[in-house]
Amino acid sequence: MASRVAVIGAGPGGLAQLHAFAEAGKNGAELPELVCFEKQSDWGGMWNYTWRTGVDEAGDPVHASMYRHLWSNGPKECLEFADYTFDEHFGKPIPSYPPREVLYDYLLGRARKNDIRKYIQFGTAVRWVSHNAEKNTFNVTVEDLKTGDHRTEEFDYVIVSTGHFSVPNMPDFPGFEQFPGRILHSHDFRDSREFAGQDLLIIGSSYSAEDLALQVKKYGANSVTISYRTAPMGFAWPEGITEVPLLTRLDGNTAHFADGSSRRVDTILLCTGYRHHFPFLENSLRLRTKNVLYPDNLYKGVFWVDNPNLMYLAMQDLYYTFTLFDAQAWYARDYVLGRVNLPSADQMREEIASWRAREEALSSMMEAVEFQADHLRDLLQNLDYPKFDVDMTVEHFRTWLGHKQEDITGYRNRGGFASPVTGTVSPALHTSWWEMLDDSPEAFLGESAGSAK
Ligand code: FAD
Ligand code: NA7
Repeated sequence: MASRVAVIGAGPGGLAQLHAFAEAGKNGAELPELVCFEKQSDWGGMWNYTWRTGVDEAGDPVHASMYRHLWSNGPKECLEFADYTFDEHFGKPIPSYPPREVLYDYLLGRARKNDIRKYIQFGTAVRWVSHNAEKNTFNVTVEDLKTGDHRTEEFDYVIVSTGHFSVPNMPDFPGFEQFPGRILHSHDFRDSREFAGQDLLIIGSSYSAEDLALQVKKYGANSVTISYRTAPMGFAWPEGITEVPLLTRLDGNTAHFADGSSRRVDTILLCTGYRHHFPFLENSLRLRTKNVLYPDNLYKGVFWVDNPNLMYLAMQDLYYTFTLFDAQAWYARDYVLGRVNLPSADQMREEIASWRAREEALSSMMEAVEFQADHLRDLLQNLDYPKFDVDMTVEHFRTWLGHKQEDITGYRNRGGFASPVTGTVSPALHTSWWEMLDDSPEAFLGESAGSAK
């Protein structure tokens, strides 16, 4: 009997997995039975924007953390599918930092091309996965969110691609309970215009803090104070954005910081990251990790060492995204198809330990990029994934980091990034991102043929 594979989640990770199988099928491979369970009513994961916060229409926690005016925060050339280029999708060169809807369209373009929607059961939440040691299979219990009916099915392989930027990490600070304004996490942030005229306090100093500080200021916030725990981001912020050490307490609307300074704030935005959260996996199958580049217990970043028939996609802290998911999905597929053998559990643990040790010693963002590029190369060397220029993407990341240091409100205007697949060079954005309040695909693509700089 053909084996059965459960893919949990139809975001970019799950879609990469279905696509990888479909490609093998086109080349004559006999495919296992594929079933993808997706709790939302449509595909695309994080990129499937919703206005909802709190609970969704089924009463489940809302998955989405993306906000209305999100633009890519890295050059698109570093996430380009090697088998479905931006040139193929858009038919012309486009700038390097597309808004969410444009990247969503690209993501779905490839998914539609290979007709993988037929594998997905929408509105179906996975509630519990357990391992049957006797049969070496998994029992997967799902809930049909329309009817409330539960059923349990048996699978030979389970691939978890439920993302890890959905369940907020929520610290507490003295005085929060008396704060008269709104305290929200970036997970619940939707529209920057809500904060026009306000004085905001942002806690955290990573990607969400950086981008939301810029977004709210761009859409009219009066001031933004960013409070860091470890180190400031140190960009040359536009007027009205400042960085201060960690919040020590609130006194009504007044926030006090570790350097003795204080200021009045209207709203507090916690940009304090997310938790890997898999309440549907039994204990022995559950990944427990912080947001790191090489989580423990995942061989090649994918295979659960204690039982490699359980796989995880996209669980890393991310520089590479879609490309890394593809490489992981191709690897998982080849394991399921019997094309690659895995070493012993001890050998897998040894290899993971050496990656973990290397990660512990990283001391800069560029070293982190190079680390993840090596992880990507390590996967790709064994796969029939189409070739693309990984070295070029590393240089793009270096350029991107430099541009951000030079001009944090202007880096998204820059063109000049070559595709690692086709060599096509991106044009500059036709209008300054900082002044461009309309982020619709039409506005972005409309007059995009500016000269590269
Ligand atoms: P997700 O996209 O999170 O998809 C997981 C899917 O699993 C969802 O559809 C969810 O509904 C489903 N699911 C979860 N639990 C269950 C369950 N129990 N049963 C059934 N289905 C379930 N990446 C970039 O490349 N560029 C960016 O600019 C960028 N910006 C980002 C901005 C924000 C605010 C966030 C939060 C992330 C950003 N990312 C960005 C990273 C983004 O997470 C990845 O691009 C990508 O979405 C990860 O794909 P995924 O499939 O692993 O997870
Ligand atoms: P990250 O990158 O995981 O960063 C979390 C930030 O939150 C980081 O600066 C942490 O500070 C800070 N943090 C966490 N806990 C606390 C407490 N208790 N007090 C103060 N500061 C804290 O999450 P992001 O949301 O920025 O990014 C995740 C993804 O979403 C990313 O892919 C983006 O593209 C969008 P630290 O530096 O550890 O001191």
